[in-house]
Amino acid sequence: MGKSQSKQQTSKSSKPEDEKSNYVRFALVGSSGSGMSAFVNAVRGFCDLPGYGTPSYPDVETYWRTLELEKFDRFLIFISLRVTEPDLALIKKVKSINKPFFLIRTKIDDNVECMKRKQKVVFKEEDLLLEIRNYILERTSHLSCAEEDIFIISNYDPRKWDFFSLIQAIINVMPAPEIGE
Ligand SMILES: Nc1nc2c(ncn2[C@@H]2O[C@H](COP(=O)(O)OP(=O)(O)OP(=O)(O)O)[C@@H](O)[C@H]2O)c(=O)[nH]1
Ligand SMILES: [Mg+2]
Repeated sequence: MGKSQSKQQTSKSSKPEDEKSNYVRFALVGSSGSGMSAFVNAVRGFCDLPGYGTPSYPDVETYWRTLELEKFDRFLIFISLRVTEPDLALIKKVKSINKPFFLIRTKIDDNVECMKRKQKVVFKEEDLLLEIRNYILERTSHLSCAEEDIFIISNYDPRKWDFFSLIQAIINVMPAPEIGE
């Protein structure tokens, strides 16, 4: 992941020949407060981009243009409680340039705690996860997001939920290190 970080940090000055090199430029994108920085802190090795929905990046078009997001190879798109219209617009932009992405739903720990408080004994965590996954699939149905590319995580507890599967999926799309490195 160190490689992707060093590449990302220089992505603004990247030249076309870089495209052939052994790097993957990941963009961690999403609305402000969706958990990108917390994910970076939990994992390390990614470059932390700002979120949209702030005075600097009020809409997805400005966000996309200013951060030159089309230069990235892969996208980690962060969402929190709801899949908003700007979230959908961002997914659409990524799809329009045919770049792969993972959709990462953060803060599941909050939902679990909240349900536990409300329902006490009868709470079934797998039902909640299914409900959230189905909600995301439904909201993104016109964009046909693959179910296996959706990860429900808590940045506060990387041992639980889909955090490990997400890391595994990220590792799987990284290029193999060159022999001798
Ligand atoms: N409960 C819970 N809180 C989280 C989680 N991820 C992030 N947070 C909290 O949500 C708030 C925003 O998280 P950040 O990681 O700073 O958000 P960001 O996406 O980097 O947003 P900006 O960089 O400000 O645009 C912080 O208070 C985090 O501690 C999570 O998985 N669970
Ligand atoms: Mg941040």
